[in-house]
Amino acid sequence: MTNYEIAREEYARYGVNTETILEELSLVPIAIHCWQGDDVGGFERPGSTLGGGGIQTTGNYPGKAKTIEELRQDLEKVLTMVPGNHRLNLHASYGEFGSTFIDRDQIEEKHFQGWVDWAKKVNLPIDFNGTFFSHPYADEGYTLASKDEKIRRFWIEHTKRCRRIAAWIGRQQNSPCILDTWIPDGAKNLTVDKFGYRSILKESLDEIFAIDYPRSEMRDALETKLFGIGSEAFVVGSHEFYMNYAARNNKMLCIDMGHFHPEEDISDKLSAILLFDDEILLHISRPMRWDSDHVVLFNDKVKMVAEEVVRSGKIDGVHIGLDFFDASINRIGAWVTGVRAMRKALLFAMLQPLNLLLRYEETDNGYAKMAMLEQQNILPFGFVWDEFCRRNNVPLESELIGLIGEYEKQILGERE
Ligand code: RNT
Ligand code: ZN
Repeated sequence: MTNYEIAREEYARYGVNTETILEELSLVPIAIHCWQGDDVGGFERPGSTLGGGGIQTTGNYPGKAKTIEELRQDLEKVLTMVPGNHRLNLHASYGEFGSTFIDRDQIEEKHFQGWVDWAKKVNLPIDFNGTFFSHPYADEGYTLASKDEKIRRFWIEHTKRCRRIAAWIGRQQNSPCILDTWIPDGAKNLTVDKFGYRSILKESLDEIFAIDYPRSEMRDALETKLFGIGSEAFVVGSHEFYMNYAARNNKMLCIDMGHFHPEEDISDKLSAILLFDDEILLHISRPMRWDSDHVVLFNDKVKMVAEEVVRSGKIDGVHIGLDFFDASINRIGAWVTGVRAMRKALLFAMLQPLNLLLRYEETDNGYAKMAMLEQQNILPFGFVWDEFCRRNNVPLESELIGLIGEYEKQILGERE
């Protein structure tokens, strides 16, 4: 018997069919974010770097992608090492703008044609994001909620264009493009006119969403946040703000695992949101003490999120995106680890003996439920994961360090 066959029998004892799960698992798309490859720099100008917005990359590990071609090359490498279906999460600042500078209120469909063509080739439907940071008009801390009408109009125009581009992408790929809107707006110090700023944001959003796009082309998500660097005291687009806005305007919420109090249980929010909304966008991340965007790992928090997604029975409405950026280690390795960790968490959740657990819970057998959850933790999960990798023609866990090291030596090493 192979290791996998042993595992299959073991899980079958609990009524879990690993064969169907392996098939279902590969169909769940995980959106790979473009911004791990170049430290959220983008390609608006040669040498663009992340600036402001309360997010930050630290580290300067060699080998960073400095051109779109390098970024695509790295992503293609990543795709050979991650099992299952994926999407590409693209930021507006990653367009192909040529040699002339195109400001954010000027972006057009044509700047993303190259991405659409490439994505088709590598079989990655695209999701999209407006870029509201790394720009002089974001430096004062407010974009869509700005009291400076010129600044506010600039960002409204950017968002409108992003929606149009997202719809165009959706049409090209026959799959709705999810557009996430995250703005950094907020203040470091106590803010008197919170009501005013939030009213302005609402007004901006109302204007932006006045244009309707078919759901088959694009869908809007709004990303909530509690705090950022430089916005410790006040964030305009808070969780409550967007919860209400999304509910009343039929928009999707984006829940980022780094955007809450570090003690808050993000997984607990999902059943409450999914009860009222059919869809949600997740930004899977690993905050360490703050919204630090560390590489996602197969840890308890990610497992708990995946469990809630699976247990809700609404996995089709859950759009899973990754959001981390670590510049201190091999970036391709970071990507591969994070994407695989999310997939592992989904597999782990799908392998739970849900019927048994439910029965224990409903017959008030608290001990048995707890003991079953403990047992589940030591079932031969790794053998099933390895089988999943094999069936999807990607390397096993034990091969990764060698392969990433080789790529570093042959490709990344040549870049500096
Ligand atoms: C920032 C948000 C946002 C960004 C990306 C780059 O706190 O999480 O999603 O990380 O847009
Ligand atoms: Zn995010």
